[in-house]
Amino acid sequence: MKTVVLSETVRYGTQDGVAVILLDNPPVNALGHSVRVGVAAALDRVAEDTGVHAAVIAGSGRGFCGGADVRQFNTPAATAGPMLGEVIAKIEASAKPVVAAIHGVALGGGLELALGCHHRIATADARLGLTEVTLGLVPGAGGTQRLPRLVGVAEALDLVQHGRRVTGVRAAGLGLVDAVFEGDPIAAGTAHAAAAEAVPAPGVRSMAPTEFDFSARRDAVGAKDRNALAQRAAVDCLEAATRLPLEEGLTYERARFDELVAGPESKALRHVFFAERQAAKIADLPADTAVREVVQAAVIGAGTMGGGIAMAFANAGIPVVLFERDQQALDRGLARMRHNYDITAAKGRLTAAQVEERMGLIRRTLDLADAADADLVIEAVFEDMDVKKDVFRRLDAVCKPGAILASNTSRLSVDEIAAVTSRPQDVIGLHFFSPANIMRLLEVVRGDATSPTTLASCTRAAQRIGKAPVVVRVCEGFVGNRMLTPYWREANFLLEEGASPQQVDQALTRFGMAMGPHNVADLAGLDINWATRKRLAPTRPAHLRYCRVPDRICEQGRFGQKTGAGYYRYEEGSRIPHPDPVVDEIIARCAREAGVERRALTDDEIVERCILALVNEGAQILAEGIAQRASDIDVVYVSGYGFPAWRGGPMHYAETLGLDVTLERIRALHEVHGEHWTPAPLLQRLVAAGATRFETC
Ligand code: 3H9
Repeated sequence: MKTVVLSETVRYGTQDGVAVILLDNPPVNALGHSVRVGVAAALDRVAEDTGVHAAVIAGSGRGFCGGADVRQFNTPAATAGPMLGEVIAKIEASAKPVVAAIHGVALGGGLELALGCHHRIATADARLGLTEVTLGLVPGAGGTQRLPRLVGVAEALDLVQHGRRVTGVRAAGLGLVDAVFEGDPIAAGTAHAAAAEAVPAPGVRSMAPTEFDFSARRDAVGAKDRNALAQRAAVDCLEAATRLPLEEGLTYERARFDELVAGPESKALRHVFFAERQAAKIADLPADTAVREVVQAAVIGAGTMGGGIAMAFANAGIPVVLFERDQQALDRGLARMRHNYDITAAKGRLTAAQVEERMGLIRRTLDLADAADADLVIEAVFEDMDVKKDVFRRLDAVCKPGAILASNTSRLSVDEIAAVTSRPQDVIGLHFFSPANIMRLLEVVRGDATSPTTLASCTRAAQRIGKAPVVVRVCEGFVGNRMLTPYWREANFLLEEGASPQQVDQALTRFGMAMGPHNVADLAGLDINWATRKRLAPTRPAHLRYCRVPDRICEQGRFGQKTGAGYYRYEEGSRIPHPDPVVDEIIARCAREAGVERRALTDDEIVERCILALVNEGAQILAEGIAQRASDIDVVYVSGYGFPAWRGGPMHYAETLGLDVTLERIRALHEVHGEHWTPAPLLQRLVAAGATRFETC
């Protein structure tokens, strides 16, 4: 079929009396301005062309359409006519039937475009959904009004409120598409259009949605959901669909979309969306870097972390050898993994057969030589440099040439570990977060000698197992844990100055953190940080303020939930934290010894101290090149440390406060609290240069 170009991103052709409107805007055929212009022009042609009886809209490349061009939001291009709603109205008004032939994805505005068509067909594995809520939005081109008319309110609500995607097969079951096709979308679309001509569809516009009680859905929106605002607006829009005529419903929906797209929550969620995609890219990798596929993995250590890592590989269908030193530890590890899979199966998320299949991919061994064939070996043993070095020496001796040797260290120097092997270019850090089979963040720690191939292969493997990889360089604690040090420092100083653990935790959870710092410490185990503090004690500047509260808590054998006590007290078998007078006494004594006068603290001060401590350290990390970009730091904090996604991560949050305001506040804290608060030189430079974003550095 010969096509003509109607705009930069839309092509038009005809085939057997059917017009083909081809979206051609790689990578996802997003509905940017030129696409809307092109589709509108194509529809005019369809109307005028007497040789054409019907039309097909299809996407070139990997999919039909990934929705509105999110990069254009909040720019003039987003509101330049024709708007998507107008294009869809034009399709609906077409006297000649229009078929959407969907392969790959039809998401957000892409599905809305299809909903305007008279007919829809999809490949069995296509993914369809109104995913706007994941970006803190509601559909803005009729999705919330047309979908309930087509598939019923309850199903539409499930899809819109949670941004769920369904396959082409499921969409056919719901009546969202007329039929499932195989093969070329243009050929299938053309054939369907020819048939459609004979059997005109009623059109979604003419259908009426049914009554529905929305109260339970509204109540179910959790205050801490990352997109609570958008979810509530989605319920409102669906309700409007049941109460208002279509045109009024469309106006209502668009107003809610406009309100959300201009708000800080959606901007933050969109920032996180692009930041995650950016984080996987490594700025200085040569374009021709070879990538090694991971066909076989191995994990050394079947503890909680090692087991979780092995499960992450098995979940992606990658066979993994799991090594332990003794049978008992191996059995314990396997029992834990099976227990975790059984819980998932009990929730209906895995079948019994899938559990067996995944467990079957994990080959257990007591012989390290069984790791010899692995393409990627991940060490997850005790966090001790000598122990790790010993494991790497032994791996170096048994692993095949070219195998990637990774350490799951959370703070130790990958360079020092690499130096004990004969192949430092193949050594890397892969810092998983617990539970490793669930948490998305993976810090990919690049040592001085790590080769581009090792790095690129690990980011590829990380994506295959569903992780959000962020490349970082070596320093104490890398990005995430290094930033926790000043965050926890302030959280503890605040105790001495007059706050209780519960006030600090509540202030920060109200800010949006998934958990407060003391709750996290109790969950993670206080002994781990205690060991780190003891290790680093010789290098700690003696003149700087140091809070002894956590050390004193540990000295009493209180290591958090696992010992029934930490910053809080726990009843046997319960994870509910109870305030403990013993801790209050420790805090009061430490304050007296340090000469700190206790006073009433506001929640605002608590939040400012803890969050700006993160920001200042983040700026320092950026300046040192430990993180490639400010947005990478945001990905680390949002996907690994419970920072609220709707605030975009600590660095984005500082940008929303204003870098100048952020610096001013840090300077004020410096004035009162001294050297710990020395403003990061990078922040000072940026503000002096009038910059409003970190990325300009
Ligand atoms: C909307 O539609 C609003 C409407 O209701 C109303 C308007 C009035 N725009 O994820 P990938 C980029 S809101 C711009 O790595 P995959 C992405 O940044 C939208 N760019 O690939 C990346 O760029 P780069 C509702 C987009 O195959 C590249 O494409 N839509 C968009 O793993 C590849 O992306 C959604 O919520 C976009 N819409 O996954 C869907 N989408 O190469 C959001 C992607 O420079 N998108 N890019 O890093 C997705 O879920 C996935 O990207 C998708 C492809 C499944 C489409």
